[in-house]
Amino acid sequence: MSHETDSSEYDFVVVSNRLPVDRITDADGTESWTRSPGGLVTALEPVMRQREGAWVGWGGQPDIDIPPFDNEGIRIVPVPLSPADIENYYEGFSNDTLWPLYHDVISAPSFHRVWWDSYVAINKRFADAAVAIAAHGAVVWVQDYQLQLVPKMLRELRPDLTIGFFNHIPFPPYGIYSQLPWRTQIIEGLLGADVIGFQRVADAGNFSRAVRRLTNYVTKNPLIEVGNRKVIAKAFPISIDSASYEELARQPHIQARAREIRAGLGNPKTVMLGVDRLDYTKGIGHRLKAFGELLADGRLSVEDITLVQVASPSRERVTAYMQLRDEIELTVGRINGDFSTMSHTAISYHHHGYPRDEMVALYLAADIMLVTALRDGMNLVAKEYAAARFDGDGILILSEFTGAWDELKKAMRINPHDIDGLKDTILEAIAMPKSERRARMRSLRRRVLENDVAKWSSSFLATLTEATRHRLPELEGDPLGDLEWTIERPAGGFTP
Ligand code: GDG
Repeated sequence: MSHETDSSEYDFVVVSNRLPVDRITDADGTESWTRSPGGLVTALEPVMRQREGAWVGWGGQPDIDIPPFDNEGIRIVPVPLSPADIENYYEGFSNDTLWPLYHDVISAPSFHRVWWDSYVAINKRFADAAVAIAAHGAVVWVQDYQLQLVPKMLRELRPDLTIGFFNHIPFPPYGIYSQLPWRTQIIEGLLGADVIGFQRVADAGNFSRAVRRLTNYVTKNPLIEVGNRKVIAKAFPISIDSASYEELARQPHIQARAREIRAGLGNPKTVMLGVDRLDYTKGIGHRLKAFGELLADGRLSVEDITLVQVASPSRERVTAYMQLRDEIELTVGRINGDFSTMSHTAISYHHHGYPRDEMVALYLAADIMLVTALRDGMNLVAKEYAAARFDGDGILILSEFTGAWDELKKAMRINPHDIDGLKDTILEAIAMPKSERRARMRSLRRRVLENDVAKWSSSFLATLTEATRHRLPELEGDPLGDLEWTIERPAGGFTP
């Protein structure tokens, strides 16, 4: 392959399981691609435009086998997955082995050798797709747990590349991680990167301990010596495009919608909100239990409070998720059956995805945001709530088992397993004086607005650039010599 830079070679390549675009088929059968909104795309878009940027990933439907194309300034490189690949690599190994294992085995992980074989094969397919378009000396940034073998594969295929990896979910303690039959292969896979990013300091620590237990590499936090290379493993807590949430919340029609939502609920004194993918890591059952008991104990009345729960559909073909949906919906039905009146519903439950405008209106409508995750890499919902509350009001109840808790210390901390503690915290939140609510929210907002997703990506990429300078003599010339990661904030009239 030629390393001359031409239109098919890209300096900056992102590799993630899902592409940042969705395929839409119109009624007349015409197909098009639309950008799926998300913090990662928003953060990386300016870099993509500044450099020659490409994004390698799956299109979200089986057997999409089409050549790369350009979409709004980003080169899109689809990786095809057959129905069997989806079943084994994605729903199987990624979502039914790694996901439960990395989330403290809240649900039991399944270990199947055919799933592992598929995971290896598909990781290779992603790595091949990336090297086919990466220019000499390009920066390749691999995202998340579905692709942990890709860094090593890239390094073997193309030692000229600078390779970053970011893990969006927790990295578990060794006692749990060690259950994985392929634990050493995954560690070696990740160590192919120059920089490995985690959400929390604790995740980076768990990873380093796993490296020490499973290999002979020397670790000197944050460095790991892999032969003559030095790998950096450290925390880069992800964030959101904070200003855009505030901008949306400031729009009069969204504020009007927030009032309409409250009115539709019968204008209760208190609206509590939960927003989650319907996932067993999110502790939805725990929050329903606490709320149901408060109503049963008579400490709360359905006339005064409504819990709005958005549970967006997720991984619906994985058995554990089907069971979870049944359990949650049974509980919601019971609580509503026991406590709702003709005019007031205890739980307003929604198994839908909503547009972002509606989510922001919900954040504005909610007096209390409940985040009760049993384990969560970060939890962006907690940050979105704070960013949206430009009015300086609203209370965040936040599980200490989220990455977000490490930063948002002025939230009300809960241990979701402690149902009595959770119940007391809900009552304390309802009774909290306005001055305290506002003081806490001010602190949360400062944190979220200062540390947005642009800062996250620029700090990761700056570390990657720095890491690469150590090994520049190996590279021909100085391909990164003029590399500066400046990430613009999206335009808009936002003033913090
Ligand atoms: C993983 C890690 C980490 C949800 N329902 C709707 C909707 N959402 C949006 C939220 C938020 C995002 O989806 C969910 O992000 P979370 O961080 O809360 O959770 P995961 O999906 O599990 O994400 C997590 C994250 O990766 C990033 O690294 O924080 O720990 O598990 O943005 O608003 N958005 C819309 N409609 C919905 O119905 N529009």
